[in-house]
Amino acid sequence: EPTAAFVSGLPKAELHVHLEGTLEPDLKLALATRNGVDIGQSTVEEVRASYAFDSLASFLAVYYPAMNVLITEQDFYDLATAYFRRASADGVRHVEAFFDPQAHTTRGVPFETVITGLHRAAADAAGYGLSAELILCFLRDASAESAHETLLAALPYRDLIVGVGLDSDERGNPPAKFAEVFRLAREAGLRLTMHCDIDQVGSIENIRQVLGEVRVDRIDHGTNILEDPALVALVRERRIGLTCCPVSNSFVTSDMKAREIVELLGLGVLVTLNSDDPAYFGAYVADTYTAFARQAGIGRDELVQLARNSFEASWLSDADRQGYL
Ligand code: ES4
Ligand code: ZN
Repeated sequence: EPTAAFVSGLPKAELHVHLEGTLEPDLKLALATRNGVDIGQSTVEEVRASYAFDSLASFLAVYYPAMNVLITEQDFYDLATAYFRRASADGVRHVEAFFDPQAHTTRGVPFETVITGLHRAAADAAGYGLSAELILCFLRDASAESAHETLLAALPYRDLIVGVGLDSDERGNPPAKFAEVFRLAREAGLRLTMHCDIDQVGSIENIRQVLGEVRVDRIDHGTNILEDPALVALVRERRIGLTCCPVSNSFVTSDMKAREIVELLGLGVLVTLNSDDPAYFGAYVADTYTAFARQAGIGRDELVQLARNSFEASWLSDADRQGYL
C-alpha cells in the first residue's frame, strides 16, 4: 500500500474542488463571529455533528446555508487561502477550483466581492508554489436566465477565470438547459465542464448531451459513462478528462466507484482523483489518493498514472503542462 509520504510527494493537480466546500468548522465559526451571523452552532463539535449526509440532497441542505458566513472580500480570501495552503501541503502544484457566485449574489453579496477575494488568494498562492485558477460554476437548479445574468456579471472579470462549470442538483436540470449560456461562455474563450453525477436518473443521457450538444472540455464525475462503450471511446479519443471524487461518492452513493475508476484507467481514459468538498467529506487530495488506493487495491504505478492524468486533463498552457508530464 502506498505510504502517506509517497502520496504527498507525488506532484498532483486538483481539478474538482468547490471552494465553498473547503470551509472548515473552525473558519466557519470564526467568520460567523467576525460577521455577527448566527449559524445555530457555537463549537467545532456542534458543527461537525451537523455534517451527517447520506445523499446529495441531505448534503446540499447543510452546504448552502453554511455560506451565510461569507460576506466580505476578506472572507473569500481567507476561505480560498486556507484551502490553497492545505492543498499545497498535500503536494498539489496546480488547482482549478470551482466557486458558486449565485450562492452569494442571491444573498446580496456582489459578484465583485467574491471574485476579488478569490482572485487575490489565487494570485498569492504562487508565493508558496501553487498555481491556482478559478472556474465559475452555475447552479443548475436555478434558471438559465440566472446563469446568463451571472455570465454577464463575470465578463468584466473574464481574465480572472479559466472556465465555467455546472453543479448542484442534477435531477430535472439537464445540460441542454444551459446549452446557450455555455455557447456564449465558449465564445468568450472560456473552457467548459459540467457535473454529470453518479446514480442520478438520466445521467447517461446527460453525458451524451455534454459530449454532443454542449461539447465540454471535461466532465465532472461521469463514471457511469461505462454504460455506453461508444461514449467511452469518444472521451478517450478526445482526451476529455473525468474528474472523479471517490470519497465524495462514498458519502452520496455509499460507493467510491473504485471499480469503475480503475476500469476507465485501464481503458486509457483520462480519469483523475479529486476531493470535491474536503471540509465536508473529511479528505483532501492526499487522503483521497490513499483511501482510493486502499479501496481499489492499486499500487504506486496506478497512482502515478492518475497524478499524470491530472496534469494532462488540466487547463494549463501546453508549455506549463509539459513541465509536469
Ligand atoms: C456538490 Cl457533491 C456535489 N454535487 C453537486 N453539486 C455540488 N456542489 C458542491 N458539491
Ligand atoms: Zn463537485
